[in-house]
Amino acid sequence: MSREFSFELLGENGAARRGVVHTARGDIRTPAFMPVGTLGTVKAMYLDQVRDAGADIILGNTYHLMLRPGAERVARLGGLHEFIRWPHPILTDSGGFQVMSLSGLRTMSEKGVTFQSHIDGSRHEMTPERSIEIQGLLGSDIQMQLDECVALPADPDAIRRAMELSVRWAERCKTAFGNQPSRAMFGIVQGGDDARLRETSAKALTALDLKGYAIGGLAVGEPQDVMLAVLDATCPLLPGDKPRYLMGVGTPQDILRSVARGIDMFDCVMPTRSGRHGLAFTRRGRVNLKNARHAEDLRPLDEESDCPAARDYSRAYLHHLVRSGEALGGMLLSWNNVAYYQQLMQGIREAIEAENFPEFSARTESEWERGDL
Ligand code: PRF
Repeated sequence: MSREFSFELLGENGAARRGVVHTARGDIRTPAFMPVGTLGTVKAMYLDQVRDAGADIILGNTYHLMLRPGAERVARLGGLHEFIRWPHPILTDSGGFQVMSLSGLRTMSEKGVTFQSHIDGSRHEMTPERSIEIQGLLGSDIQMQLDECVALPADPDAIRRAMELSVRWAERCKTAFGNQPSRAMFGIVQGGDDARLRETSAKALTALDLKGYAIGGLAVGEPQDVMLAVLDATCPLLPGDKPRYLMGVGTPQDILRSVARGIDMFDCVMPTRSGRHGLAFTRRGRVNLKNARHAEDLRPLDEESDCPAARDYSRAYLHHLVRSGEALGGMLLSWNNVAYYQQLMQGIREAIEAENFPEFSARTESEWERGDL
């Protein structure tokens, strides 16, 4: 646990960056995609599969884990890594976003947010200090500041107030986090779709000299071109020697276009959630296994993949499993999708190294367009 957290920039191709985040629990190759393990499980997958698919880090959620099984309990059980048997890096989200999207009645104040559990209606208080305390009890390697994220479109005044509050909460989180060389606390840029508010946020957070910077408040209802314009306005203002994490994004296309603008880390429920709903991501685009056209299709999703879920099972069988509501359908498709996302990230990393990322990106997008194999 003694190795210091650091970020090493290995290469650049335009604004796209190839790097490594060094943590006490191992290296994270960037650009990285972090499968979401909200409740200490990447849903419907064994963590060995997640690892073998190529994931260096997974994400956990403060909000969910504090409610069940409880942060103090996880700490007594040896910490989250030990509890879930994942010895590699874990990033935890702070809870701010999940309180907004999941909890019942909530009240925001300067101090923090009080909310009602979506599980049993019990009342809880989340302050910046408590969020960092919980993330420490979990043993998270990369901890996120508590922030306020507003869904778009939103009133400009509400966007500004949430951004300013988030900056003040970043300062309190930094103080609460203190000096922990082997771990990191990231700030979160807010500011909605307003480039000037994003600039204010990015500058204020940069002045705090944090170990990494996330961009929050995107993929919350705005069109993709708005999100990309915010990245164009924000990435150049963030320090080049710190990792940049775009929270809750996204589709494979969002990822390619965001890497092109200088994003290093991503997380999203899309590969696992879509998998449980019968949707497969492949080199040739998305395949909806619910569709009757697959009922007698003996081809696998991708015979060239090294993921068994993509290579060894017929579309007909996957269709049958999904139609029958069998658990194995969601398991195989989640596995396929997490493996596809990791293959995409590996391709992105290699292309940046070879300095042909724009060509790789264009080729990858046009392969999706071509459709079925
Ligand atoms: N803040 C936090 N977590 C998040 C977001 C945010 O803005 C988003 C927005 N896409 C996803 N997850 N703390």
